[in-house]
Amino acid sequence: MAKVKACIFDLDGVIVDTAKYHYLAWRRLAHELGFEFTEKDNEQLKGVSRMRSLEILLSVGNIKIDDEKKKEELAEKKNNWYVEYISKMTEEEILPGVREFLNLLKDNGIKIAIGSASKNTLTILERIGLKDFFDVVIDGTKISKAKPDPEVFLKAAQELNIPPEECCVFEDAIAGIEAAKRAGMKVIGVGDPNILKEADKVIQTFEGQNLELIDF
Ligand code: B16
Ligand code: MG
Repeated sequence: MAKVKACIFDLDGVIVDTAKYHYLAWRRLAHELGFEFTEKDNEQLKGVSRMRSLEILLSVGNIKIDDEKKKEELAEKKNNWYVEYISKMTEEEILPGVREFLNLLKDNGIKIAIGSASKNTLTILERIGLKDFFDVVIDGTKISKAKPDPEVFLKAAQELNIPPEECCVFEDAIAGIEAAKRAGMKVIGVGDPNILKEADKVIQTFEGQNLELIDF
């Protein structure tokens, strides 16, 4: 088995918990459209692209919109609220143990990258003080195919100049785990093992983790 030489991190749900801000903004849009959007409904949006998220939200509200321009407007409205929320983020919001684990990887010569669907990745990294911390950042502005397509992770591996089989992905979403598998990478789920069944390993937190975690 090839040794892991690079780790690629999903952003939302792995490095920070921005899912709560996505939820607040989508719920606000649902209220404006006249229906309720629960936290349980929101689970379906994790790791999914912005426009696909809107489609799911509209189906929850039983609303059918065919006008593409109208849909773009709604997605933009949601994004403006979301940006308002994330622009107040601080480094306190980096999830427990993440910074320590990233430093451990760096100190041991393992490359680190971000592989996120979010077009707001750079704003978030700037807010939490990690903008220049990663060797490579591939985000929603650099890809054309959303997870579970492997594009985001394959691009990260390519820019890192590390073969996919020597990369390990950290993901909180089912779609992201499938994307990593399709890229031919190892994948560690962050969250509930009953949901992230397809991952090679699952952790609940980065707290107390060491290099054994990426020893396959
Ligand atoms: P934006 P990740 C994903 O980020 C989120 O999990 C998902 O909920 C969101 O819809 C998607 O980014 C697009 O985000 O609207 O900011 O471009 O988990 O891939 O880091
Ligand atoms: Mg995620």
